Amino acid sequence: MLTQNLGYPRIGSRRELKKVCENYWAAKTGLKNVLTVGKYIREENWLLQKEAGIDLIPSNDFSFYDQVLDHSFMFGAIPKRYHEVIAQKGNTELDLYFAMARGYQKDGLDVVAMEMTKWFDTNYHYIVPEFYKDQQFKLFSTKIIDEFYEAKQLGILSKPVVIGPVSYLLLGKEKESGFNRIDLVKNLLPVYFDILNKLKALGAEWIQFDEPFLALDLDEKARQVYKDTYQAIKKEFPSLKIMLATYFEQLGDNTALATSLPVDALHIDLVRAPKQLDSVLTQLQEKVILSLGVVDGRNVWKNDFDKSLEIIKKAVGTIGAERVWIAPSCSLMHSPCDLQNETNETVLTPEIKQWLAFARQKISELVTLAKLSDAEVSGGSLHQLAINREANEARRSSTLIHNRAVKQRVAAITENDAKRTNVFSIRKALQQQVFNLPLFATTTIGSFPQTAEVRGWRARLKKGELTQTEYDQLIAAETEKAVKWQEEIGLDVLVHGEFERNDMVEYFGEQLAGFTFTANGWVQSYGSRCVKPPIIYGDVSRPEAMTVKWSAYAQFLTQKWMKGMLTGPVTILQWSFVRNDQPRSETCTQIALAIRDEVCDLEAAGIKIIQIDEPAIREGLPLRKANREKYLDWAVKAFRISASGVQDTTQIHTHMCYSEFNDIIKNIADMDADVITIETSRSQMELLDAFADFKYPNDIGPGVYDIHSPRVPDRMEMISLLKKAQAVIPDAQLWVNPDCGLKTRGWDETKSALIEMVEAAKVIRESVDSDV
Ligand code: THG
Ligand code: ZN
Repeated sequence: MLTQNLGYPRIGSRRELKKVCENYWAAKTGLKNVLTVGKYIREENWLLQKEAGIDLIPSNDFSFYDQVLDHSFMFGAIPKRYHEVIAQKGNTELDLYFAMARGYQKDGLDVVAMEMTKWFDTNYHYIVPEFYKDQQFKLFSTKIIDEFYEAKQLGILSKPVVIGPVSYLLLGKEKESGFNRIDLVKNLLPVYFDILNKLKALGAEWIQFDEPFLALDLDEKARQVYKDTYQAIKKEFPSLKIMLATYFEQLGDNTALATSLPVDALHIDLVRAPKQLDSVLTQLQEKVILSLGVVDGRNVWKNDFDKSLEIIKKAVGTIGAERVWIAPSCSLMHSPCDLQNETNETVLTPEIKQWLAFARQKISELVTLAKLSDAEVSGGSLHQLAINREANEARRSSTLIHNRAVKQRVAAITENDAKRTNVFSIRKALQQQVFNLPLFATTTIGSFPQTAEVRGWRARLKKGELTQTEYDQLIAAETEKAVKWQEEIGLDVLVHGEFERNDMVEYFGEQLAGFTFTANGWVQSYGSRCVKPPIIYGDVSRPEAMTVKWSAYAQFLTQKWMKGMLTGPVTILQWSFVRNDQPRSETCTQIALAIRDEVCDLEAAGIKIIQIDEPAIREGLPLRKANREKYLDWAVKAFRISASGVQDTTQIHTHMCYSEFNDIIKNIADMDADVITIETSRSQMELLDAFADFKYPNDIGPGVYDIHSPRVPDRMEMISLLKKAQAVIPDAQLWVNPDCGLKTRGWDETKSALIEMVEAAKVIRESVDSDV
């Protein structure tokens, strides 16, 4: 039985890629060094997989920024606005590539970056291909060929990974009207042929075609294109072996389609969708190999060998061992690199560590599973199975996991716990008496610039160079400056600035029971940016108040209203590694109760406006439409549980960003936050289209400027966006705010932009006053 891998993390086990790229962008290192580090990471990954005994090792899974952007680059799908970048003196191909990823401002040239969006339901973001009518493609970058050759030089006949033509087109966006991007397949296929010819000439045997869309809802047209495309490839390359990879969902109603395509191997995700095994086994064509995705590529738990072996046994029993491969469920790029780098036992205890497997450990699990499966047939040694059983049993029976009080509290939740006392219209009147805010009240989303200085204090505290008291004094002073400045410029609802926080999810996780952390468990979020997701291993509870100290201090500094800042239960769930021994909804409800306690404590401490951020609620949406209602029910309820412990006179805000929310706007209304601030400005308020036929009932602050860019907008731009909002939302419901937190911005831009924003609100207020 063979093993294959679908992709390995490419950031480097010590984030070498991040460091070298950021140095290159800051002009602190040169091209040669960037290329050397890239090569070093690829070699390290390949050799590690080879030494572990993986049979089919992927190539072209490396990327300097993003694998979808790599494909746009490979196909020459380079929007016109970047052509001048390569024309500029001294610029290389890599500079052009980074310009597409990050935008380019130099020597009088000012080009915006390509759009970025979430990769299915993960926390990874890809660069969205831009498509135009009659677009032509040509082989522009030979990266895939170069890397195949590079692996071959190391003695590894790798399996190059490409995103299949249908999925590549579906991942993109039409940038003009009058065509369907999927029809571009006829222009695109010749470039695939070109690449396949070159790979074949170099001796490639297997090619991995990633087609994740085969596991999603497809229309008839897309199905037909799938058939035509793979038949055309087969016709052109009758002897090249194709491994078709699907992941993140079940093939479901596409099973007949997927199993009819003329390919040599089919990969299915049996972690996300174990039930699909039977129907795929039944429908699989004779001779086609089935790759079983049994090792979870996007979570951190040690594999349960007994469970996996049962799946393998079933497949082997039906189609024979020579037609079965063992694989991770999806690319391992969503896993941290190596558990061996977790040596600090106060961060990750040995007890919990033995329950985990990161990318490197998962590679070994694949090989062990293959051996165990073969051994079972031949009656060989099962020592490694015993060790695995022991670790999993230790986890199941650990006292660290179960907290009876938490389980009882969840079981006792009633409908009323998920409801405010009165409906919004009554709450709004009561709140207005308390807060007396003007029309078009101004606020910000919560965070202020996390300067290198502020991050430096945290680093020095960790190293013991600052005492907790010294650190707290610095944070207090920074908070006071931010509060005073907000008062000065006339914002209505203030924030404390969140200078004491690292990542919003890490900060809460560190204070909640049932969570643990890693020192080096980085996972790529986009480009050089990484996150270190907390690991939820047990029942969640809140041992003590988490944010009250800093919020109360900030409120004490001002006569204005200070907004408390929390991350919501769905986002904490979505951005953590979650337990796999109970439903996500159960874990989410536990987190909701912990946040509810925090909300009540803030209220008791005199914080009367409390924001519970839920930026990740949309990305948790199941990929298949049929599963969405159920998710939205429990996710919305979890938010409501977290928000409903307070008096009607306490104002609950929420904030959302990073997604388009139009398709779930009704569910967002069901969350019943008194105020939502929501990202809209990047898309020129496209969100507002949703309000044409749906009257959003509560108050809403559509972001009036894009904080993701260092550009400072002037008041006229913000006024014009506000006027767009006024056309579909009544004045009495509108708030004025930027579209996200300001932690990634510098103080200069932040100050100029917010001053303009406050002025814009004044102008709009005056225009309304003069109308009456
Ligand atoms: N937190 C988490 N997930 C997220 C976001 C977040 N997903 C969506 C979005 N925000 C992704 N955006 C970013 C933006 C910046 C960084 C990471 C994700 C970032 N990371 C630091 C880095 O790579 O240098 C590391 C941060 C740290 O030191 O902790 O800058 O906000 N969970
Ligand atoms: Zn945001």
